[in-house]
Amino acid sequence: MRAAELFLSRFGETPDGVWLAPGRANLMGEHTDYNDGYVLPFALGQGVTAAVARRPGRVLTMCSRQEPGAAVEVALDGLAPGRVSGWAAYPAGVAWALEAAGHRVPGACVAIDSDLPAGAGLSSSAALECAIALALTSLGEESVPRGDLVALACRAENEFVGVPTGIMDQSASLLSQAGHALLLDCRSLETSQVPFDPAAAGAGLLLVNTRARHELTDGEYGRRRAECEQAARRLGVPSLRDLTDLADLDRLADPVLRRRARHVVTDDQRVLDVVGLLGAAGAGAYRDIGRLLAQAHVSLRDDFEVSWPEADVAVDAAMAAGAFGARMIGGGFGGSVLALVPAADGSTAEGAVRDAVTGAFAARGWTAPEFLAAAPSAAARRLAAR
Ligand code: GAF
Repeated sequence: MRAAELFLSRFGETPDGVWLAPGRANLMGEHTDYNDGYVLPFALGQGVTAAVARRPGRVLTMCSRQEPGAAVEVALDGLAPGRVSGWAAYPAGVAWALEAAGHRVPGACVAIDSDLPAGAGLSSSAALECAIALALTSLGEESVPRGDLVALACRAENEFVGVPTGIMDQSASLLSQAGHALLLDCRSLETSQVPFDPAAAGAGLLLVNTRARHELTDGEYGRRRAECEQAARRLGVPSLRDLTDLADLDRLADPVLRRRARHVVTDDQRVLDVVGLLGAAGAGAYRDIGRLLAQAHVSLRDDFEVSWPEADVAVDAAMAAGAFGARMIGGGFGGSVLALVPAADGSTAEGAVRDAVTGAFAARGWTAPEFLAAAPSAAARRLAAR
């Protein structure tokens, strides 16, 4: 409840409520969302909390424990892309998207806190958007279906903040269930909850924040998206989702576009394969899922070219120390690695993986990595109301 404490210290009152939206890890399906494909993320136990109270007037006054300095004031009337910059653009963008969709946003004071490391590729931005979307609709007494909130938060990020992301992160934050991964078909928007309990099968999840900061705003993400769209156009399909036969890619003369498309087509298939394996019980299935994670990393590294040196070293060290598999997650160029490790009674594999990754970073003189728990957790929700 540190957000509520921050609210009290900055605004001198208790908030009307506190909303939590989780970050996400992604089991499989990277850069497939904006190609109309499949993704299989899960919500983390860590997330962004927003303590919020309604205020008369048409202003959002916002502060964040992670952003020292004066509170930011945003006038709700006349909000438009380009008018707000920095961290406040995410919540302001949500208010803008809500109003543009006909939902009345109340004036409010907002205090934000987060236990997600920023720049770790765990969707702290989407979590911030989703916490604010839930808080503002709830205080404005608007009942907006969660699927609509996903689209509105994504619109805020695309059009207000100006980053051309897909819908995976907001969907994971708003639609996940504890103990499950979320299978999302990004074309039909159909979702299903896939039971995901590694511990029951003698496996464990470990997140490695490589401490190489990940930023989506630097242009490479948008370039990858444009390349995928170009590949689809040249192949005469609406999106890369429409390809399943790798032989079709031979029609792409440009080797870069061919590699980009190959990543998307193979990662879509890996999502479906992991879902199939999760339906099968036992450590054998997790061993196979690990193999798919390792293949996905190679695909992201060599075909999609979004990995970074710290991720490659972390994956190699984890595998050498006995992980079932490991791969970079998220948009790339910095952020985190997800490792799947044996965790049956008495297994020391997780400790060995931590030691191996830490040692490999130290040997290169890199900042020590941070290890985080990755428990498939519940979606965004209200924590407390006065
Ligand atoms: C980022 C984006 F926000 C997602 O939409 C997704 O494309 C991901 O990168 C890559 O899978 O997290």
